[in-house]
Amino acid sequence: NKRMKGVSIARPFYYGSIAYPLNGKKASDADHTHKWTVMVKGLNNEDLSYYVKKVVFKLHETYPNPLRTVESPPFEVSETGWGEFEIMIKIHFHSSTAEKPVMVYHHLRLHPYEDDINGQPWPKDKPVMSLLYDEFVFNEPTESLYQTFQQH
Ligand code: SLL
Repeated sequence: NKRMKGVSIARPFYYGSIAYPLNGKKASDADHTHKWTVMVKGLNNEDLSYYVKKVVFKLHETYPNPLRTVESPPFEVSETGWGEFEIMIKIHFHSSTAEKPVMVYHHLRLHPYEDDINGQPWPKDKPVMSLLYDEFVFNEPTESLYQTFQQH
């Protein structure tokens, strides 16, 4: 599995959360105010699974089994809760890529930055999204990783 000197490959992805207020709708726990999903996704719905092996999401300790491992797409976790916190996201690549895992942090956002939009109160049923664009950069990829990207 030789490495390709002088070659660099970038692949776009995005990660983050989308949260919906429950507005009194029943949750598993009466304290919970929001339903949310934290995710890692390819741009334009590109499939990541041909080079991403699994994604581990580390939730706040108030959650049961806070370490959530997702081994196939969609690489996401959905939960309900009441509070915002930092989620550690560790992205593992297939062993054939010989790439180390990539770690990113996401602040789960349940509440909008502003209470209003142009003077109108923020709609109570509107989801709050916090998504960030990023890129994986593979420097001197293995030949096998390079071939994989040629085919996709
Ligand atoms: C805060 N520092 O105080 C943060 C902690 C934790 C959020 C937020 C628990 C859900 C459950 C939940 O929503 N934790 O009951 O499992 O705002």
